Amino acid sequence: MLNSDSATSLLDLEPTTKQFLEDVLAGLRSSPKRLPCKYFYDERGSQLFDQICLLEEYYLTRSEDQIIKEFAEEMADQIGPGVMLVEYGSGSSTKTRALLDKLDDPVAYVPVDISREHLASTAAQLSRVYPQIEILPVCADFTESFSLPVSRRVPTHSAVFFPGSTIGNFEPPEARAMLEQIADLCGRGGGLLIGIDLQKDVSVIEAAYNDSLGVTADFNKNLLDRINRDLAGNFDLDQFGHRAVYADLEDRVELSLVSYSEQSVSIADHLFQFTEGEPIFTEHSHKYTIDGFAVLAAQVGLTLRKSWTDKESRFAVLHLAF
Ligand code: AVI
Repeated sequence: MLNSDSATSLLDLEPTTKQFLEDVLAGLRSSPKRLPCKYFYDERGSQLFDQICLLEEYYLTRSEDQIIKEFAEEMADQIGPGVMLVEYGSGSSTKTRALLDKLDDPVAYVPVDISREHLASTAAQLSRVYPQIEILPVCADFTESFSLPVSRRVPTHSAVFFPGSTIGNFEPPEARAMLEQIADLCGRGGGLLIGIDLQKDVSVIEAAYNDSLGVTADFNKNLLDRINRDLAGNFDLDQFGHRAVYADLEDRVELSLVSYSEQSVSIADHLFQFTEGEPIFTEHSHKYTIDGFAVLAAQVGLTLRKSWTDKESRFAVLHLAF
């Protein structure tokens, strides 16, 4: 659907409530129970995530910002002139500005995000700041394939900007499939600029997902609240607790919501039983090494061209080409 109310037209492919219900029912019927993390990001969830990014313990955003600010010019050189820049999970597009400022004659910027409200307001703001760049927002679940919008000027090539280490929220086979999908979207001559969170001291990582203000706990629990609101659920939020622990073997943080008691929960006409201590897994956040990620990317024909890290080597931004 094309929404022409705003300054920029928005291609709307947001998942429907029916899809949300199907995914939630399938996840709660599986063993162990799980819920897809992409549903964290309704309007409230997106606001909570913005707050997470400002937390003292959540080093990821700060580290990536520092890298992009310091090396934006080198990154822009790598990407090249006349690009259509496509951002996956654009949110508030805060990181993009540093890059857009340095790119040589960018033709269009395509922010892709699952949260329609957030996307529309961000796109309208960007059109005011960058009148010379065509802003073509797409509201979509970027894990599903979609076509690029057509810009007024023909770009020389496309490049995907995928910051925030969101790739870490996919299991390695899914991450490989995502990279393959990006390769198909951009085609030969295209590129990928991607942020990854690096392996490091476990205490630093665990603190980032167990912040002292409890914002990550609220973010995690908002998923149950969203199910209550949108799918006629009756989760008692006081009967579930936030948990985030690092699993060494898989090199990932595992987020879950743990049932404090034996209880039953209904969603529309469906009933689910929980035992005391039973988790619902809501998110995995994989941590990589640069070499390990390059090996994964090579499996889909992507070659690592350059990488940048912050001073403490906590986070890395990689440029890969097809
Ligand atoms: C979006 N993603 C990279 C975040 C992460 O760190 O895995 C989501 C998040 N979950 C809890 N805090 C942040």
